[in-house]
Amino acid sequence: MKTAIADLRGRRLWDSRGRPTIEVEVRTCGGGRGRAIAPAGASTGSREAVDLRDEGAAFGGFGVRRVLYGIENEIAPLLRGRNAADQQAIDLLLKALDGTPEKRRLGANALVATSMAVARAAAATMGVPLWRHLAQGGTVPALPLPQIQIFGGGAHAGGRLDVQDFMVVAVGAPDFPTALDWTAEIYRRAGDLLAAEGRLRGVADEGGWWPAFDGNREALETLLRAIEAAGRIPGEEVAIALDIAASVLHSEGRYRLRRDGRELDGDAFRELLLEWLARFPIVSVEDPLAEDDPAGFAAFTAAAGPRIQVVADDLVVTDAGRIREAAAIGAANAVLVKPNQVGTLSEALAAVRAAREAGWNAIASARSGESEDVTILHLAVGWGLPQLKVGALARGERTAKWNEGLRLAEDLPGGGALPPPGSFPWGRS
Ligand code: 2PG
Ligand code: MG
Repeated sequence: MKTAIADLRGRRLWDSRGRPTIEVEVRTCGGGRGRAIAPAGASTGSREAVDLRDEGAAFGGFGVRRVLYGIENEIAPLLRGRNAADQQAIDLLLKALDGTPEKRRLGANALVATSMAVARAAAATMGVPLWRHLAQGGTVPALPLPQIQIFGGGAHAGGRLDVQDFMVVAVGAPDFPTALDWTAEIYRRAGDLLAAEGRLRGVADEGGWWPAFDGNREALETLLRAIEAAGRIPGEEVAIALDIAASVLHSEGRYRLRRDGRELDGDAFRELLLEWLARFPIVSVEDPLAEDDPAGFAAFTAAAGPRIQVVADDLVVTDAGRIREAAAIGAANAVLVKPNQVGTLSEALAAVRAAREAGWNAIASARSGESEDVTILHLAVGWGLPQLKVGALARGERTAKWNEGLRLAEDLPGGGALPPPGSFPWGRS
């Protein structure tokens, strides 16, 4: 069997924050080779699968010796001879081998890199692009609408802004390349505005500008000005998406906005977000409340209305069961899909299916710690996920994904076409 796994090995590489990470390389009997690199979050949900590290003094505790040991001594012997084309069977074996619900024994970083490398090796052996190998019956492979970061804050910028991601979505762009063109101009204009006002401090972890704003509202106002300066019509051509990453701001029932000098309870915090929705052309809000406040999520989702996308990230951590629970109380209407939050591609796909059954949108997402690995883009295309979030149009680990999308635009049946407006809450009539 050509797709039988002949060899599997792990190696230590570096991620975009200069921390160690792991790459898994799989070779098949047919001579196909697949490699994949594990990403890592910073504003991680507390219920995410475990990103296993050595702790201790080396590399600030981020060493991956234990992870590599597990790959070499447990994962490789188990997977040798197995069929790389049977992703579901491989992922079930990985899950069983780890044996813990949180993947704490071998590490979700070991599992996700293995799962993705197996998919890549199978695709290479069969001579098809990864997106085609991942494609599922019933979904049309197409490029996703990008959510692109302009300002970085929260855990990705030393808390310099409370809100983590100030992003734009080119809701009126006719295709993927145009969405990037428009966003590049907004990114440039936003940088110019900051520089002119002496507020530019560099770039944050995901490539968005690291700004020295006095408050969160000022960031929204500057973003609006940047959209206009780029010649785009706010709300019609380009809208705003936020990731509040509210778990980071929350403790003991209070939300602390350091930049605004305010401390609010859940009700007042929701009111503040609703004020922003009324004032700015915002179409999507991720993690508006803390991960342990599903009722707050539900209240916000009801108040924000059906045309606003409310995205659950830390709340559901790409877990099908948690998505069903959250959907049952109307806690959100969309989910962020990050395979390393759960461990394997099959479990992430189960999360996508649970979201679809609930009528939720799905957004494929990279992590704040990334690499040149572009699997997430292929996964969005192959699984027919209508949106993708991978940070800014800057820093190589981010542009690697956007640029791969531009390459695929030349090959895909629909070219660079984006999902129709009716695929999104804001576009539904
Ligand atoms: C998020 C992600 C990506 P991190 O919160 O959505 O922006 O950040 O990878 O740090 O969890
Ligand atoms: Mg998030």
